[in-house]
Amino acid sequence: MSYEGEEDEQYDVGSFPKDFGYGPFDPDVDGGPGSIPGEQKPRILLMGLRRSGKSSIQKVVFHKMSPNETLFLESTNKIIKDDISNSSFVQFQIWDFPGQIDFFEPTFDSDMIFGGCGALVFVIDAQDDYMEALNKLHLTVTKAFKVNQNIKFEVFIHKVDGLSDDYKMETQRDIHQRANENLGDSGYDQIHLSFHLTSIYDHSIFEAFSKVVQKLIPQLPTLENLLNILISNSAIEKAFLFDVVSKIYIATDSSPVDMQSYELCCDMIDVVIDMSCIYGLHEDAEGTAFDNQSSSLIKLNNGTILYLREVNKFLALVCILREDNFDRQGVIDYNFLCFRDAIQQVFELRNKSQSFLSQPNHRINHVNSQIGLEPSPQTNVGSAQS
Ligand SMILES: Nc1nc2c(ncn2[C@@H]2O[C@H](COP(=O)(O)OP(=O)(O)OP(=O)(O)O)[C@@H](O)[C@H]2O)c(=O)[nH]1
Ligand SMILES: [Mg+2]
Repeated sequence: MSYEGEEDEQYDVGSFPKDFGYGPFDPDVDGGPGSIPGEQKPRILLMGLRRSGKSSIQKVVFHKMSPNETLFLESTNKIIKDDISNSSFVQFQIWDFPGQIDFFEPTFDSDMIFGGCGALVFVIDAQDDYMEALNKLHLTVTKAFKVNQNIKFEVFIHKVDGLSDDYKMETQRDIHQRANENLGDSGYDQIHLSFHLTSIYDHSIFEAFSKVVQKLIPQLPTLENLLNILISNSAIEKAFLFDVVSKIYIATDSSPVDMQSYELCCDMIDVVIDMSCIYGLHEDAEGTAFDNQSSSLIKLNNGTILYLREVNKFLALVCILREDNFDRQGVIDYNFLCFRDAIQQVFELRNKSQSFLSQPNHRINHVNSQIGLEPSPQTNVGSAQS
């Protein structure tokens, strides 16, 4: 399998095998005819100066390129469009721009480019002098805002792997302050910029991209709500709903995310997919490395358990919980099945009618009234005996 619309080249890097990638959306498996035609998918634009790292980010996060390989990437000279069609929750296109793009060229159709844009990621090389990048950021966001006021502006302060912790913080503060001052001075107080410290050499780029993508998922509050209900009824500490191929999390419960937990869960997905690819596939290579039988349990030496379950063709739930709370696995498994059903209902609801979906509260109540999770042994011993 490979990405729709992907360029022909394949890279023999990363921990996943090359053929483990996004397939076309399958309405039968994924909850009805929810696929959106390419041009209507929300767009994420990657912009920034030359060599700031835009193509590297796109290749590392969505094409499993190893960070070292990005050293050999050539400069981008035209807009590269990449279709990410992994599930009906996460359908978007990424447009990777050349660094030297000039908005004042007559060929630059800003209405078309910014009109259908969901998020604009502006990449700043933090290892370089960033004054020119700040000017370009200002020019870019003001131009985009004039066309489309709904764009989410995300600033990646990138390549922070080369900076000390103190310098990282200082750079973020300085960029934050200057960028907002520039906007304020020219009367654009209403533009909101979100800042992320990122590097392709660790998980920070996946975390930042998770947050960018989450803002484009209209069902996010519902998903968070479902995860909250699941963890509180199953004595789980933290739960992430992962897009397995990219390892970005499309939702988590509302407790704070710490980077180490996220990294652990990413590593677990790597282990499961690698094991499955090497030892789990039939010799005739039928089936995929991730299917409805996929699940895994890893006990760590600090009394913590990592528990992974398949939710649908593209999504996995990864939970972190204390070993003591795992003695009634049956309850957790039962609650998980309710959770999975509820997710399925969200897919179905999404496909029913746009007018229904445009009322978020209605949607949440409808789903919650039907999930009926069992209480955990901690909160109510005696019910849902496993
Ligand atoms: N240290 C470090 N280097 C990075 C990181 N991300 C990208 N790079 C390097 O930055 C260089 C430029 O990366 P590209 O991805 O080609 O930059 P680009 O923004 O697409 O450049 P243009 O296509 O010319 O606009 C490459 O040598 C990458 O290896 C990072 O997080 N840390
Ligand atoms: Mg490029």
